[in-house]
Amino acid sequence: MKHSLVKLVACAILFSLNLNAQNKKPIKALIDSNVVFQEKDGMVAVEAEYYYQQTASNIRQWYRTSKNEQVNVGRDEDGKHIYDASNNAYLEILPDERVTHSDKLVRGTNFSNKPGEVGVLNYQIKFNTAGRYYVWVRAFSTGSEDNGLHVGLNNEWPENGRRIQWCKGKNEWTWSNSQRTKEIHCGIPHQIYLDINKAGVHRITFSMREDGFEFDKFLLTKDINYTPIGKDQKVVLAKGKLPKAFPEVKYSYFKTIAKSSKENKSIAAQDFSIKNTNFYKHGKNWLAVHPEKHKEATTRTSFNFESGNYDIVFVGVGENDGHSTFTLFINDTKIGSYQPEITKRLFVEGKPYNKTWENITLKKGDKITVTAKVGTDGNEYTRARWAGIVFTSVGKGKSIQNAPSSYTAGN
Ligand SMILES: [Ca+2]
Ligand SMILES: [Ca+2]
Ligand SMILES: [Ca+2]
Ligand SMILES: [Ca+2]
Repeated sequence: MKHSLVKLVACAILFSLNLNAQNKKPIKALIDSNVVFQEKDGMVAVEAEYYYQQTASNIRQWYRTSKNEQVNVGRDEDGKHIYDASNNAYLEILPDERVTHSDKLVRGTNFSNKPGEVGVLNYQIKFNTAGRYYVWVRAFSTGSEDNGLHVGLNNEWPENGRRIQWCKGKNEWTWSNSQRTKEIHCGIPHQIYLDINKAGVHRITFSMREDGFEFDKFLLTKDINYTPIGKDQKVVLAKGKLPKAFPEVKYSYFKTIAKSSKENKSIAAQDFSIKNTNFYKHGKNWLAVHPEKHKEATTRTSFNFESGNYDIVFVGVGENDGHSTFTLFINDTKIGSYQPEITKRLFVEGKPYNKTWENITLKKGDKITVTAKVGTDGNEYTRARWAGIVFTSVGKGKSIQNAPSSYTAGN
């Protein structure tokens, strides 16, 4: 008994020492130079975390984040973003010492307009065909100073690999192929490309433009009109072996924003009754309407929290078949109606699919009623899926919604 306790303590000390040591040492690459990726049919995708070598890493270094890996190497104010990352892992260049525009810009340290100067990642790809390849990169940006990167080829940094830029798609994994210019800060689409002069193995490199940049995956395509969606293409090898995928993480947008502040109150859709309502429980998190059986459903529950004024955030689900319509009543008063945006994915929870009603007076015992109507694109119907309602302090309704979207939280 005593002996095993001593062992346990010794293990705990060793484990923490090991963690500290790991945090300071460069992280070992997952693969070596024997691994070569392969272009097929004019396309090749590679996970950012599958670089074989990292160079120019004295000042800033790329660190991997996955379910069981996160480093502490200085300033890094944004959270983990493993959910929806391809292969459940990504790289971030740290520390992130320029988070907002008011933090001092230090050239060659927290910012670099010189490709190849800071934090270079190296990948090998076997190209079966020569030609112009448009470079798409999947990144996660939470601010204005973490959304720039450079791409290069065989020790060179051509003009059309400089300043890859992200503006749209904050707080979610977003593909870009745009180049920032003096005139157009958000970047010009299709301006990032590499010219592969002959078939064979070439080295693709990426380097930091802004620290705190989060890098999931890249894709090269000969098709100027190709736009990757979600995690997109699978990785194809020409040579070598890859380690197994990282463990998956579950994440729910509704639960995240509901728990984002201690003062928040929330009622999940499935806390409402479904008996005689036309709703059914879709997976573990949503109520929905089966369009072949019903087009509309109504359910009701009591507001059992403290009386007062609240901002109300209704979390609907964006669907790709049309706009559902949701209406909220408090007792017999209609608070309002709205339609979530149409999405490219099947189901999405996130800020664009919510509705906020500000400064609403609620009394304990008030009846809350939700009516949901299916929408259509002329062929298919939506299922009027929704996740729940968050009641937050007046003035906070807008800000609590800034969390990454989730795509399959109903299941
Ligand atoms: Ca971070
Ligand atoms: Ca930064
Ligand atoms: Ca970051
Ligand atoms: Ca990845």
